[in-house]
Amino acid sequence: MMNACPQRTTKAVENTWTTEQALALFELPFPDLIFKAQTVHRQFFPKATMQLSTLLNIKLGGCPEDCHYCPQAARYDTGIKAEKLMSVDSVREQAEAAKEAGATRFCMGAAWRELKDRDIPAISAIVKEIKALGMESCLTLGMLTETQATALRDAGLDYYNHNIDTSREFYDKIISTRTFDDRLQTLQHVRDAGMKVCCGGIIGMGEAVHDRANMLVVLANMTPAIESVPINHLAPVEGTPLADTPAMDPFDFVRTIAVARIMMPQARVRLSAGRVKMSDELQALCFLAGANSIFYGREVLLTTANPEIQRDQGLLKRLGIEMEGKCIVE
Ligand code: SAM
Ligand code: DTB
Ligand code: SF4
Repeated sequence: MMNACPQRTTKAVENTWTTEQALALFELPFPDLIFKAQTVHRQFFPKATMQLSTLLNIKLGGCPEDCHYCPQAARYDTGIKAEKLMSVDSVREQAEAAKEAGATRFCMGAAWRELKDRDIPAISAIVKEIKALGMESCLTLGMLTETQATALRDAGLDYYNHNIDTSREFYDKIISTRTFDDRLQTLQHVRDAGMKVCCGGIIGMGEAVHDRANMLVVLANMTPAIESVPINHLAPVEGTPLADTPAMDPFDFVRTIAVARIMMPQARVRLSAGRVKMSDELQALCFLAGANSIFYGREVLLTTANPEIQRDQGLLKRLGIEMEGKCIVE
């Protein structure tokens, strides 16, 4: 099929990355790593564009899982009260505002361990409204069965987000209520159903460089290659076990973005959580390293802060980075 998206080129992508190769990238001098990331980036994305996704929490709090970073886990005292699933009308209003502000993808998250079959009709109705607005749709609802993935695909869902969060080796220090393999299984169901995969992780949870490398190896070796890779900087939240995690060196965060770009040249790499605390200059470094997608258009992500629209628009304008128009083919 013809590639109708002017910012994209179709090139073969490697999926045989090893830990050693990934670590070798992390060990490069910072300028060499950024040069390499820029070189790869421009081959796949010749034009400087930013993909804009708006994120909405459609089901707040009360989650039974124990993800140590998460303010929505019921077991942690974070001051968040559980709410019911949002109505289709309220979600549509938010999506209309997002479209008006220039976002092309509407992403919705629910604080669930897994999707329940009883919620599929309501979720499908929401997806259909987003599609009717001409926006791309993305959901993150926890684990999915094969049948549920097919139901979401049938509703018209474009992307499903499900993160591996960290390396297989570090995973048990962060989550005990579901396994790394559970996550891979949901991702396989998403792929088998024919939807696009959005999958990434969190940096700054106390993991070592080899954990970052191993997380990226798992992501980069997924076949077919994943389309969307959110790299979240831990947003430490009072009351969660990771609240007092020591801050990481911001350059190591930029390095992770650069290595993700080199290993997954085809993907939109999203500078995800934690952006609000970054200076404009640090964000610009992340964009130079290869991040070309952001959460934009709302001042909250799921529960934590996100930059306001004017700040983001101003930053993109100052850097001469265009907001991405909707592509016909990805
Ligand atoms: N409950 C569903 C699940 O976990 O699959 C969907 C929502 S969950 C909040 C989506 C992702 O948000 C998590 O996998 C994690 O990567 C990210 N996230 C959650 N809390 C975060 C935090 N405090 N800082 C950075 N990323 C976070
Ligand atoms: C992803 O990788 N990051 C988003 C989205 N997928 C759902 C969530 C970030 C959440 C940050 C913490 C919060 O706002 O509660
Ligand atoms: Fe629940 Fe998702 Fe938070 Fe884990 S990350 S506690 S599954 S809402």
